[in-house]
Amino acid sequence: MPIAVQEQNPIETIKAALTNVSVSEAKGQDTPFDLRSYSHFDATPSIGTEFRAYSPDGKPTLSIRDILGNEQKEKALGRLVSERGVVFFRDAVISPNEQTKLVESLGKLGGKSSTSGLHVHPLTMGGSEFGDEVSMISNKYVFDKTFKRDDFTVIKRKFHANLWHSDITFEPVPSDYATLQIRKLPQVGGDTLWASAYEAYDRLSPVYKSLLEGLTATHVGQGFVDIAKRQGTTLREPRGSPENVGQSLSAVHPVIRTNPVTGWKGLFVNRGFTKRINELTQHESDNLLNFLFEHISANHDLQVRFRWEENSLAIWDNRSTFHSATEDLDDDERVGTRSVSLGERPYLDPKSTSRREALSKARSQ
Ligand SMILES: O=C(O)CCC(=O)C(=O)O
Ligand SMILES: [Fe+2]
Repeated sequence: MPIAVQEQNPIETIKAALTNVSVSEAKGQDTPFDLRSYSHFDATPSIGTEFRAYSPDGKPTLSIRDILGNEQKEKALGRLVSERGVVFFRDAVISPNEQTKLVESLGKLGGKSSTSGLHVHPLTMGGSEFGDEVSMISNKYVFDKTFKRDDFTVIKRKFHANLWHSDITFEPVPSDYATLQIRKLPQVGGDTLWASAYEAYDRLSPVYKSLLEGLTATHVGQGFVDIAKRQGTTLREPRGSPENVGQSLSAVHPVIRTNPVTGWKGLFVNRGFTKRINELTQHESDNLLNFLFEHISANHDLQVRFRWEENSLAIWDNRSTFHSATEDLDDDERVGTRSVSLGERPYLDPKSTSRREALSKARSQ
């Protein structure tokens, strides 16, 4: 009797295709140098890819130090971050200054405007330790020792679904890429979660998709305006772009946004900053926003949760993801450095596709 040839599990074949296809149709991009030829794994099907210093699959390993300053690899990294939403390096020895340079170069190599630099956070004090373009993330302070955080006693903790946001969407020119390294680690806790805006869009019905594609929303950074008022200071300006000025921290953006690197559509409202859908009545807007915020925070199949270790680095695309800290520390301290670079004014290209459409087209070719 012939020995039956073991057929490949069709589910595995589909999963491999979903996570390993690099769809390179973005404007002005050549076939990218493929970082997937290095040892890595996808943290979930829809979001997150991780590189480590050891290779369980026999492929060569990739360290962030192999990438820094190498244009071809930095460009490939930008593309991978935009496709996967967030990329993690577990063994990344990198200074705050190198983080800053890297995140700016990802956007520049992706073709962003020369007027979009690194974001200067509205609450950054002049003369801060690492310069204007590095924010200190601390569970005790807001960016700087001047702004002590509220008491986090467990019963005073915020409802964590409220912490989901994309960075600085109250700016007319918000962020493309951001990077964070936690440098003082708590013993346990302080994980960060990311969610895919591509998958959030793909999970909506055709009717909702087309409704949302006709809408714009107002984003406001009221929390930062209030802190500045309380402290008797003004907000920094300009904030990394000549268009990011003013004391009101308010901007209008499309509700569905095209990522210029992948050409994929994503949902672009977040609970942190999006206050109003402009074309609807107040009641309609409140209801629709609540539904969309819950769509992001309640669906953990479009999220990835990352536990920080020494030398872990995260790099994400703020145009197509949301993220949330986990404020579960009592006395333990957690401090990190992050840099946020600026991209383009958000837009919706009606010819753009969804991530799932693009991947299934690529699979069938
Ligand atoms: O502290 C964290 O886990 C995330 C903080 C954050 O929102 C950011 O770095 O943009
Ligand atoms: Fe953030």
